[in-house]
Amino acid sequence: MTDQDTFQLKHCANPFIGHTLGAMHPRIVGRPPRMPVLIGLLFPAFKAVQNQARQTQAKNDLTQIVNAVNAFYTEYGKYPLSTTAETTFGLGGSPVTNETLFTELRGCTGATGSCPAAATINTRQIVFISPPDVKNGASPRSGIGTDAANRGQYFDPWGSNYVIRIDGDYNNQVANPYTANAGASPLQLGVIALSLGIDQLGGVGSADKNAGNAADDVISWQ
Ligand SMILES: [Ca+2]
Repeated sequence: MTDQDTFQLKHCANPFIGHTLGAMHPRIVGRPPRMPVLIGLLFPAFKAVQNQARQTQAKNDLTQIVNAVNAFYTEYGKYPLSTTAETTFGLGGSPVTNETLFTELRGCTGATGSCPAAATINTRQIVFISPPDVKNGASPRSGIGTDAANRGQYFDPWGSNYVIRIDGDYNNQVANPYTANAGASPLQLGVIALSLGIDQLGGVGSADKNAGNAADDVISWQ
C-alpha cells in the first residue's frame, strides 16, 4: 500500500470512492475533447441563455410600454391615438409599424435624430418613455430605429417591432390576440403589448399561445 492509499484510508469518508476517482482521474483529464467538439457542446447552451436574457429584456420593455401608455392616459384623459377605434400598432395591426405611437410617447419635437416627426397628440411634449437608439441602424434590435427605413420604430431584442393594442373605443376592453391559453377574450385592460419572440412570427391572429409560432411570444399581460 502506497503512502497515498494510506492517506485516503485515514482521511476519506469512503476510501473506496476516493481510490476509484483517483484511478480514473488521469484518463478523464489525459485526453481533453478537441476544441470543435467542445464548442459544439457549449454553443447550444450559450444560445439558450442568450435567448432567455432577451425574453427578460422584452418583458421589461413591454411593462415600460404599457406603463407609458397608461401614464399618457392619466396625463391627458385619453390615449395617444388619433382615432376612436381600438388600435393595434405593429405586425397584424394598422399601422403595421409602431413609430406613430412612440413619436407621441417619446414627446418628439420634430423630424430630427431618431424622431420621424413631431408629436401632435402629446401637445405638451411630455416624455413618457425613452428607449435607447439601436446600435446598428441597418439591423435594428433592442431600441429605436435610426435609419430612414425604420426611424422611430421600437424594436424588440430579435429585430421585430413591438406590437401594442390600445382601447381606443374606451370600453375598458381589448380583443385578445390569441384564441387560447392567454387569458379571457376580450381582456379587461386598456392597453396590451407583445413581442413576437425569436421566430419573429405569431402575435395577432394566433391560435394557442402555447403552440406553434406563438409559443415563444412574450406578452405584457401574463
Ligand atoms: Ca413567435
